[in-house]
Amino acid sequence: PGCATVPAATESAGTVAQTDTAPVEQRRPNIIFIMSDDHAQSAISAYGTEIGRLAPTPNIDRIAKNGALFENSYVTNSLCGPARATMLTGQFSHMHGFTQNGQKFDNSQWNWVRELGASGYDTALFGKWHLNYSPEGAGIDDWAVLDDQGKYYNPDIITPDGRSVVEGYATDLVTDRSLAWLDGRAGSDKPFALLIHHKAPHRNFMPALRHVQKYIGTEFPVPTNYFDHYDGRPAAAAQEMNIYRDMYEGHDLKMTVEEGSRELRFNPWTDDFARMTPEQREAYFGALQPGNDAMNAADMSDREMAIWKYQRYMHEYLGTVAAVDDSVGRVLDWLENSGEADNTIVIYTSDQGFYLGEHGWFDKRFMYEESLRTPLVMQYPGHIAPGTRIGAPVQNVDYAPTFLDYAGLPERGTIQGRSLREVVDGTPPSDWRDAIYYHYYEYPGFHSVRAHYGVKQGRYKLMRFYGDIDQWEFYDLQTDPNEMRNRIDDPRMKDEIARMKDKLEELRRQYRDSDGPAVDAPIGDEVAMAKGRH
Ligand code: SGN
Ligand code: CA
Repeated sequence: PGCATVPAATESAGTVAQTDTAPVEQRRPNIIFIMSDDHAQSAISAYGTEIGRLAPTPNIDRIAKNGALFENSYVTNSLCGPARATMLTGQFSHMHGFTQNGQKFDNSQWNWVRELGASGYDTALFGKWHLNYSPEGAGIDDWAVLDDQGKYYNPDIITPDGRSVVEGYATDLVTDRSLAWLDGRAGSDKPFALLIHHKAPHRNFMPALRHVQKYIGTEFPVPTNYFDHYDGRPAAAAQEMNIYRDMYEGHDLKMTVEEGSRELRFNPWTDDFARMTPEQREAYFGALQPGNDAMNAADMSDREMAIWKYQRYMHEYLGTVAAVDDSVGRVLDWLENSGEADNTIVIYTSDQGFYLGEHGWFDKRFMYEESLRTPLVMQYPGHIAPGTRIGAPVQNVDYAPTFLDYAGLPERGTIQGRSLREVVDGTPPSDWRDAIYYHYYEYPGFHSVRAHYGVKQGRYKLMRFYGDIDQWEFYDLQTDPNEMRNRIDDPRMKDEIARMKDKLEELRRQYRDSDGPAVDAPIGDEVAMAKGRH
């Protein structure tokens, strides 16, 4: 163990040659890729008091202390399925074709895990997959996945042998399987790539029993724009992801119908609670009952109720994060105890960011900061200096080429991202990107967020919402970090807007995205807009 050497060259992978006695510097690192679902940067303390303002995550922070934290880490399309396909292929949504949830990922496409496997890595995946079929055919050696979105309690788990209900808490079950897999390969001298994909903190935000009480009684700061009126932002006004209006009071917030009752308010997906054992239900809802009774007894104004809901949301969401953080701690402990830590790259990220009350919202999808950003920390002892902070803009298209690079495999022309290796080494290439491109598609769909594309460069962001509306938005993040003031019609911004439109056009050309209206198609010009579609 610990000596993951470069294996004999294989035709399929075109790897570098090696011998069993390869010197240490030629050993290929193990990779542990930990990804949660819907984890906002604001719920990671390593992101500092300004961004990571909400709750401590000591174990995720350990990765940042041991290695690097990316201050400007972004997704390409803030939605689960598309983001996962992007991480696997290193491509934007329009290239790998998985633009919206519910589509089926074309597994015959190249992905980095299969490539590493072909070059001699042992590969495994545990947790949420969500690409609309089992990972069979994706070229991953060992796997066990949560069915679809996954359930927090007693989830259905699908393995090559079939499906079964497994008693326990999803985050812990996924961690147990991951560690058992690592234990099971003790003695192997092959390198490994292990993907640990948590369901948490995705809706419906159910903490482990040991954490249900954790934040009850804590009052979290209500975002200053919680009662946003969306002036000048019609797409933002039209969404259905408002905490106080759109969250399901039973399903998400676990609110009961009256004082003394355990009966939940409206809950469209009863299965989440019905599948719990009576003991789990008792412990879980028993912990929430005093808060529910007090809420029902109080005569709250709409505004007070909106704030109550925000607090309940935080208690539940951050409670689920606590178990994810425990899981990261167990993985890091395993690495340290097994002696593998020095030869292993560990990454923690999420499939996208999330709103924790900013603009009044939960969910993601918009190109506004909270869901455009995604957490990214990475350690590789001896290779990445402890406490490194990376300011360069990076995107989830960069993960696949990074893994290829560290595994000593050749670059691939189909990949649209770039390896992060020189960036974390402190010598970023001089032509590193200075702007990022984004494109969201899923409309009509859950939460009614209009399709849009956009560019962020330095302090400015330009986006265009299209479809049944056609609306440009422009923000100066330096003076308006919460994106409350759309300055698209501000004459003082005319030159900046023109420059950003050029940049947007340039990026669409560079990444070969012709989906949606062409940048220069005027509002309402259906012909020009159609030209831009394919
Ligand atoms: C579910 C959620 C939505 C969420 C989507 C996509 N509803 O449909 O709120 O936006 O997943 O999330 S739920 O109550 O059924 O969970 S994603 O992370 O998979 O993209
Ligand atoms: Ca997600």
